[in-house]
Amino acid sequence: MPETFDEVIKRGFPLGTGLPLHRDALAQPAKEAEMAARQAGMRLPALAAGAPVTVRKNQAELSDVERRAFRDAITQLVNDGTYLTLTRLHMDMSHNMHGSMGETGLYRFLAWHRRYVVAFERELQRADRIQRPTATQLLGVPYWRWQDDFPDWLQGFLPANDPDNGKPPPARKEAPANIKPGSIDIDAILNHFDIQITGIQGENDYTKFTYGIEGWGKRPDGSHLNAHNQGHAWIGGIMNNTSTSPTDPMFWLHHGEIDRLWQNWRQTHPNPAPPLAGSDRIMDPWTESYDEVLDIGSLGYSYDSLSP
Ligand SMILES: [Cu+2]
Repeated sequence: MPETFDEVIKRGFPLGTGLPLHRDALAQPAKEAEMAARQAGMRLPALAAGAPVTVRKNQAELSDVERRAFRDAITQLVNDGTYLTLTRLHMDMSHNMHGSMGETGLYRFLAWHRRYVVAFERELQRADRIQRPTATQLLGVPYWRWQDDFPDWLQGFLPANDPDNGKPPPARKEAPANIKPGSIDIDAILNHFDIQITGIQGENDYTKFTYGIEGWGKRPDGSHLNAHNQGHAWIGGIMNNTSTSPTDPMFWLHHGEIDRLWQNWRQTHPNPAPPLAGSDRIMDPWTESYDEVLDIGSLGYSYDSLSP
């Protein structure tokens, strides 16, 4: 059994050791094979000049039509098997994309999840085009600002089954309140990243920033910083499972916000980079390297706002 985010948080950053990788068998039903093959070794096609860019919006400001389109597209991805295939990409811990797996996982966390959310966004848009062939705007992954309440329009919306047992996932908890990231945490992530002590040899500003935003860091007053890990644990239910958490559609909104905060930080810190070499720099199962996911415009999206 993979650890829950609660357990991951309790254990802290696994300096030196790291978790053994879960190379589960991950047998794929036949109907998923096509989509899995499409993702493996996949490279995003270069955007044509003048191609429309997806604008990712604050979930709190979406229109009713956009909220409905998001829910309907997800339901379709669940029904056609795509959603489970996407979730399995996250269950395959051999992609080494979380700090709970060690230093390399820490360095790959932001870039891997950026590429992962783009893969989801493309499938979401494919489903939306079927549902709304005349829509003029591309449907983007909304972001959930951590300091805001849980999105009421997603309350109770859990259309995918738990891949581990094929049953509906457990209900969310949204508790306890003291682990939800708030504005103090977001200020610490963006503006006080340099206080983080990762214990990693040769740490740099990138290392410290990602250490904080993933959820291993401290606030300036020494208390624990609430960030990505704690957001998973706060939402609870299947979001507390490090392996199968994408089963909850909130996963995409939560990671939309991480990605947006990273983009905010990069405006003023464009140069610090993770010490990833060789194949560790490739965001498998896709073929893009760390460097190739830095320009979000070339990945086909932007944010309506980058302010925290
Ligand atoms: Cu993840």
